Amino acid sequence: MEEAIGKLLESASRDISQCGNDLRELDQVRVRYLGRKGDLAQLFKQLGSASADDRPRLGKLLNEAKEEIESLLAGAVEEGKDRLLEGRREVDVSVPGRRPLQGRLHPITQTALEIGRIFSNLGFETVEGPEVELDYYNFEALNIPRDHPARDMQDTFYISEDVVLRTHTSPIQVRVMEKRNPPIRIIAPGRTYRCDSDVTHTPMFHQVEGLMVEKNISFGDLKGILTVFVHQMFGPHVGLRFRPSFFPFTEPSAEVDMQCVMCKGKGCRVCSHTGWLEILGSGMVDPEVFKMVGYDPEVVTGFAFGMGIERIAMLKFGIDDLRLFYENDLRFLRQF
Ligand code: 2U9
Repeated sequence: MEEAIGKLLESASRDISQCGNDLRELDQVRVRYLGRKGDLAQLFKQLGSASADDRPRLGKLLNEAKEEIESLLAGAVEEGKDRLLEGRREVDVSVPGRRPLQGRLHPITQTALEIGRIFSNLGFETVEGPEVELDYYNFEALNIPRDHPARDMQDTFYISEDVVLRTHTSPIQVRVMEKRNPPIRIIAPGRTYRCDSDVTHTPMFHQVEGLMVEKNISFGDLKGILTVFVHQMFGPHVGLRFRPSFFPFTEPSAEVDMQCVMCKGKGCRVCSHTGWLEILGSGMVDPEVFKMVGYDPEVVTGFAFGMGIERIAMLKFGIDDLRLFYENDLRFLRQF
């Protein structure tokens, strides 16, 4: 029995040291040696069959062995708990958390949405249409004659003889007029394509066009709506001028200039020292265009306008190079 107690103590202390302070393993060792059905309990049971002379000594030995194992276990458990806490202390709770990366809208999208918001407040609905368009909707229905330079292969991307990449968003308005009767107040934003590429032109760019048609619409309405738009977009005090122009689909036509946003009209490099910046084109819808969609130009009148979104965004945000919009350089895009 004495030998058995010695071996038990030896094996318990070996098992405890092999646990490497793992609290779960230490608990298994505790159950194996000190549990109700554990090794020590078995030896206590055998004590009953020892002689009356040996029993007190063996009992004392067993109790000492029990205390020894309990103390070894308690020490290892304490150390195990300390290690766990040490691991936790490595987390520096004062370090600021990592900010999640946040995306944002492209400046062109922001500008298109802002234009849409302004016109929506003026009662205009936003409509879209196909980028691959029939020659009929892109040119014919807009009174752009067969010999017009815009129809040249050098200006337009042709998919086939009568299918093109739309060169403006005007075909959207034609399609709407074919389907609906006046009153019409719509804006048509979207991508447009022209066979043109240099420092100030990209083969794809964005436009917003607008159309207002009903009885008694006058050039005064055109001036009023476009003035409100420019004042909301660039500020209520910016000066405007309407300059006569020509487009096949409007008559009379006018280009709209605003006072230079950079020099406030004094003259600078941006406005070529004129004090003025051209921002959009406009005009009263040509009667020929109305006839093509089945409207009677004696009954209804209307105005239309068009602007390049890149140009508006450049003036709004003070960007001097068109190509920045398409390079997707995050250092540029994060500024908006
Ligand atoms: C219909 C009838 C008329 C749309 C118009 C302009 C004038 C215009 C240019 C501005 C800069 C294009 O991006 S740009 O190069 N646009 O000057 N656009 S009137 O006239 C329409 C449209 C649809 C049925």
